[in-house]
Amino acid sequence: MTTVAHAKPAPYTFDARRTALVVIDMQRDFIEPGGFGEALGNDVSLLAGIVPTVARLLAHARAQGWLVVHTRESHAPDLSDCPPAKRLRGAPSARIGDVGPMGRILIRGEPGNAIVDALAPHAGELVIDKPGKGAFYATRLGEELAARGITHLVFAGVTTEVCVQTSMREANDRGYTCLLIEDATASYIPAFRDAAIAMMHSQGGIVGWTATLDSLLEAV
Ligand code: TIU
Repeated sequence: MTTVAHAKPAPYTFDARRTALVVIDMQRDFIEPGGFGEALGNDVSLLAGIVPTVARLLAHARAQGWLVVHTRESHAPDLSDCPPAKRLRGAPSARIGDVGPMGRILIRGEPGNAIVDALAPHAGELVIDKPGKGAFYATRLGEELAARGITHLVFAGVTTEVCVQTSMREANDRGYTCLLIEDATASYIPAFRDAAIAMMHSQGGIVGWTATLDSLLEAV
């Protein structure tokens, strides 16, 4: 067993053999100019800064033999899994399915839907395409984790208060013991990132635990 002594709100203990790292949506659509994140009016440079930290976290998870899971927010080319309520929301400069500089926005198989090169999945790692914000909604993730006896999930990725928070809440309700790596997650709205982290570990860890990457690395 491994214990992260400096986790909030209390030490976080896990068994590496039953732990998965879940990296949420580190795809070009959100991190590079010309994708969905920028179409929504965001400064995407705010997310690129965590790539080296997520890379260090991935290297650690691989070295420790954890299961590694990558997710991508994505839709089928015919948009059959994209509700109009999602596609028609707001007034973005381009909508899901429209053609942008990295191909069709948020569509599976398009260049923009790829995970950024520095964090590319390795052979044997799970890649989960998800049509919603949560990683469990309309995906095979729950079955894949259950088949491997996973009980603990360590989260990273973007954006903290949207897809990361939704996925960690889904996981919490499904009985997983969750840890969010604070400096391996980012938001277009930094105050929302900080608030989401505080929400997770408040009230005795109502959603789960949080810790810095250095705290996790010290634990082993
Ligand atoms: N807009 C925003 O902050 N996020 C998303 O649309 N998706 C994810 O968080 N992946």
